[in-house]
Amino acid sequence: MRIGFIDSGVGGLSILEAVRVLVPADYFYMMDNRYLPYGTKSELFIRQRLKQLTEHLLTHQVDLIVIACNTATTQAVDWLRQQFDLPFVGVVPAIKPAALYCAGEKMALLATPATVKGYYIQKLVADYAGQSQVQLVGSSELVMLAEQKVWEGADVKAEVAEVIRESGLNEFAPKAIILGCTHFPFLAQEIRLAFTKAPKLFDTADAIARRVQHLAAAIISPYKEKKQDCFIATQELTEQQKLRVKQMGFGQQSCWPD
Ligand code: DGN
Repeated sequence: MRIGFIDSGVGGLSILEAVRVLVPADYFYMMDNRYLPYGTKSELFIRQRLKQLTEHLLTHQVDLIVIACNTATTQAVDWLRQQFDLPFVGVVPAIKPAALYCAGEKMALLATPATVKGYYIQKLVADYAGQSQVQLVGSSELVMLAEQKVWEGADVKAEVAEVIRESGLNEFAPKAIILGCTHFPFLAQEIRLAFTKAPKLFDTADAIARRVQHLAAAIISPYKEKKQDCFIATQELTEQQKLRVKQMGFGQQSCWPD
C-alpha cells in the first residue's frame, strides 16, 4: 500500500506518526515548503496547488492521500474529490469531541488565519459547538514556531507564551483548546505552559489514523510489501533538515521544485 501525505511544512508529520502506528504502508510525505505557510494564501491558490501536488503524488502510484493540513482541507478537499478518482482523507478541527467535553463551557479554536476565517469552520461551530462559547484565534506565527522547534530543536516557550498573551485567551479561560492546525501538537507543551489554568487540548491525529485504517482495509494495492518511506520537499532542504528527515525514519528523500 502507498499512502500520500500533503502539508506545507512539518505539521502533517503529527498525523503521519499516528497513522504509521496503525497502517503498514509506504508513506510519501509531500512537504510544500516552497509555499509555507498556506494560512495566508487564497482559496484559489490552495486548490490549484493541491491539484499539482496530487498529480505529482499520483506519479508515485499512491492509493490514498491524506490532506494533513486543516487549512488545505477546509478550502480544497471537497473540490479535490471532484477532480480525482482517489480517496482523500481530510483533517478538520476536533470541534465535536471538544464540545462534548466542555458541555456548554467555553472553548477556543487555535488554527491558521485562513482556517478560522473559512465558511467550513463557521459551519462546524454552528453544527457542533452547542451552547459553548467559542473563541477563534488564527496564528501563522505558531506555525513558524513549530517549524523552528521541529527542525532546529529551538526553545520557543517565550514566543508561544507571547502569542497566547496577545490573543487574550488566558482571560477568556477556555476549558478546552482545539488544535486546529496540524503543526500545533508539536507545541502542546508550550501552549499548556502559557496558561494560568491549563485547558485540555484536542487534536485529530488518532481519529485520522482510524479513518485511514478503515479505508485502507478496502484497498487492494499492487504494493504489498513495505519498502521505505519517502520525503518529498518542494524546495531544497538544508543539510541539517536532511539529517532530521533521516532520523524521522524516511529511507528516501527528494526535491520536486515545481
Ligand atoms: N499545518 C497546516 C494546517 O493544519 O492548517 C497549516 C500550515 C500552514 O501552511 N499554515
